[in-house]
Parts: sequence; C-alpha cells; structure tokens
Amino acid sequence: MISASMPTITLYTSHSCPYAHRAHITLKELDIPYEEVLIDLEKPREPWYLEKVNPRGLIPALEYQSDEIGKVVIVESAIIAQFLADAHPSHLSPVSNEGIKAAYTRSRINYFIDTYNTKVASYMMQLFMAQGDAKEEKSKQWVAAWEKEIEPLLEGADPFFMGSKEMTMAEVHVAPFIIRLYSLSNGDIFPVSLKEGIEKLPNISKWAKAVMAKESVTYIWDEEYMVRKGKEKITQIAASIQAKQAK
Ligand SMILES: N[C@@H](CCC(=O)N[C@@H](CS)C(=O)NCC(=O)O)C(=O)O
Repeated sequence: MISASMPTITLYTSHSCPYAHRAHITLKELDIPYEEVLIDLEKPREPWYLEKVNPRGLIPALEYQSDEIGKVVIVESAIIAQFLADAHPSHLSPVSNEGIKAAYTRSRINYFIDTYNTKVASYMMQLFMAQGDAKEEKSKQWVAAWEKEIEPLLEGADPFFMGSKEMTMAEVHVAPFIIRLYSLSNGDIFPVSLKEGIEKLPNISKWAKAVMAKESVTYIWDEEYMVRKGKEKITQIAASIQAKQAK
C-alpha cells in the first residue's frame, strides 16, 4: 500500500470553479495542508501559467512536491482527486490492491461518478442557457434525470455513498454541483421548482443535506458571491442569445 510522506502542495484555483472545488474538498478530507494561488478567470492566463503549470490554461492544477517524486503538476479535477486519494489512503476510497471487496466498492463509486457525468451533469449548463418557459421545462427534466439515475444509487446512503459514515470519492465529485443546484434555485437564476423537485426525492435530499453540512464542502463556499456570479452569468447568456436573435 502506498503511504506518501507529507507533501508540499500548491493548488492553482478559483473558489468559483466547481472543478477546483473537488480539489479543495479532497485536500480538506485528507487533512493535507496546502497553499493556494487564486487565478482570475476573467483575465487570460498569463504565460507563466501556460508554460509552468497547465498548457491548457484550465484550473484546477495541483503542484505536488514530495521526497518520492520531486515536484510534479497534476491537472484535471477528477485525476487530481484520484491521485490524492491514491497517494494518501483514507476513508475517501479503498485502494486498488485491497482485495475484491475494495475493488467492488471502487467500481460502485466509479459507476456513481460516471452516471452523474454522463446522465445528469449537462443539465446545469442547459438550464443556464434556457430562456422563458423553457426554464421550467428544463428544470423538470433535470429533476427527472436525478430521480431516474441517481436516486436508486443512493438507496444505501447512510448518510454517504454505500452506507459510509464519511465522505467518499462519490461525494467529492458531485458535492460542488449539488451545493450550486440548491443555492442557485432562488427563482432568479434557476427556478425554485428545481430545489423543490429535488427535495421530494428522499434518498437524494437526505444525502444532499449531509453533503452540504460538511466543512470540507463549505469552507471555500461563499454563497452570496456565488449567487451574484450566477445572476451575472445568466444575464450575460440571455443578452448574448437576444443579440444573436436580433441579427
Ligand atoms: N475538465 C476540467 C474542467 C476545468 C474547467 O473547466 N475549469 C474552468 C473554470 S471552472 C477553467 O479553468 N476555465 C478557463 C477559463 O475560464 O479561462 C476539470 O475537471 O478540471
């Protein structure tokens, strides 16, 4: 089993980015100290970032320095979270060589993440884009996707995935999005019916409350700021759609 010595970590991040949020949650759950460098997403990435950190220009990026591997940079939120969980075995995920039970648990966690990514995730952007009456319709479709795809997978949650008493990689991946869904369903950004629809799903609503109560999920979350940013985003999208239609 791997057990890394305590690394020196710099996380290139923005507190408004749901993908970067995954890295913050993972680091907090693992109780690993780190420094953060905040990247202003409203400006183009500076050359040093593209050259030394991530040529793709995206955040999050994790600079990880340890005796075993020297200094490396890891990019892509799912890969960062998995790397940290593998290098620092914990409650987040059993490691891959722990036997058949661990392999099965990992397969279920990965199935949950895959289901969220392929069946549910895209609705958030679709709802940002929806105009007028289409918003309510899109909101209904999103709730239906949660109900069909995720509700059955959370049958045994107690309060976390597969009966875990602590957060797992399943929560790490989806927490940034469920907290946004709840906070932005204020009638101004997303319809209130979205939150109301989710509240009617017993497994998801119970699980979501447990997720949103975790300090690892809330410690970088500034609800007021995120609601303001959400409103700005929806206003910009509406203006650009109207401008295109007027052409
Ligand atoms: N697949 C990537 C997506 C990361 C991503 O899209 N990050 C956004 C911020 S939330 C970004 O860096 N955008 C570049 C920009 O806005 O210039 C991951 O999971 O890490």
